[in-house]
Amino acid sequence: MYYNMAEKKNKINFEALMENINADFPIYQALDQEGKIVNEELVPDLSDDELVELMKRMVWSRVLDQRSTALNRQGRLGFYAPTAGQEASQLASHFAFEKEDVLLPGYRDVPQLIQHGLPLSEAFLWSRGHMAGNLYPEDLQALPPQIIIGAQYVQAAGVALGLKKRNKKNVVFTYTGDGGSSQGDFYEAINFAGAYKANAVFYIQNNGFAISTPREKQTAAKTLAQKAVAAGIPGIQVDGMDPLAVYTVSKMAREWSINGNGPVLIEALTYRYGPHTLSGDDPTRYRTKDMDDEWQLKDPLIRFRNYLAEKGLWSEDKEEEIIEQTKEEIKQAIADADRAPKQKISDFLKNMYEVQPQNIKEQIEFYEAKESK
Ligand SMILES: Cc1ncc(C[n+]2csc(CCOP(=O)(O)OP(=O)(O)O)c2C)c(N)n1
Ligand SMILES: [Mg+2]
Repeated sequence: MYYNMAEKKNKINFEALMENINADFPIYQALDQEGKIVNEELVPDLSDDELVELMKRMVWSRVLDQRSTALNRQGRLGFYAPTAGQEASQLASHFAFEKEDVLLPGYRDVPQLIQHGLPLSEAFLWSRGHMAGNLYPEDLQALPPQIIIGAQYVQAAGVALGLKKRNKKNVVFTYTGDGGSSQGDFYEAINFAGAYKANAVFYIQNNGFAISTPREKQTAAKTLAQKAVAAGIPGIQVDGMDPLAVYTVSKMAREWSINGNGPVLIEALTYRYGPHTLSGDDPTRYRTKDMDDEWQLKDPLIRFRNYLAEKGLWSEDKEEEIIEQTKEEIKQAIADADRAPKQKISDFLKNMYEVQPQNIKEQIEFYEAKESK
């Protein structure tokens, strides 16, 4: 098709070109911030039990975040990237996938990883930098959380092609952030997966910041979802504080992909209440209190609690019970993690390469001698 609209000579309406792009990326929302349905078509067919299960997982994740923060401050955990605020974006998306689907998480996606089958004690060991935190159960279809921004996307494109070649009715699903969507790896991955119509659902959890860099300084693109266009794949922007919309969009994307149509890119609009990580950034230096307050009103737990309470499916008592259970589960898991044998440098080195180069062999000998004293 050639451009043939009547225009003045040598005049191209660039503004109109931009408007067309932006108009194609509305925000999908099912529940407003009070928990009222605003779009019946996006309300998923989940049973009452499933709805309650999803809420339980979000409450579990909020408690895990609070306890992990406390444990980190007590020196009992290592690396930790807070998740509060992102429960719908994380747990409601994960809820749409099957156990045989492959999860490639980023460093903030530990809650999904645990829900996918990683024992909590191992997640704690991973946080401590212990090797045992990377020894996954045989049936866990996942890789450890990626620290290199965007790298999990490239790995996901490869896994997705593998699933496609084996005619699997499964997908890989992976997460990066708004910052991650500026990386070369991001574009290469969606481009490659698009070209091969591979089985993948790519998430951008847009929480507004890459450490302290605001989304506006990240890119001139009006939405991050529209980055899908150049890869020739569908891109959807969803209210990432709305568990029902996130679930529906995810479920539909998964189906689209397992049916041979290729990958989907989903941008979830969300917010992290805490700092970037617990390694020392101070969010008050790059965010205002007004901004925090505004997002707190959109909290996914508040709106889902209201929605479920209205249906007679949720109560304060029930929530209290989940909170207590989760605290107990965390206590046990930390105790299990504490029982793991102290990490030896020699073991660490032995796990670096399948075939050890000479210098590593020498280091192993050196540390084994030292450790046996
Ligand atoms: C390739 C690479 N560059 C830089 C970093 C340092 N770094 C760690 S997190 C981060 C910000 C990522 O922000 P975003 O993708 O928005 O994810 P969020 O942390 O907000 O979930 C940066 C730059 C890194 N880990 N990897
Ligand atoms: Mg971010």
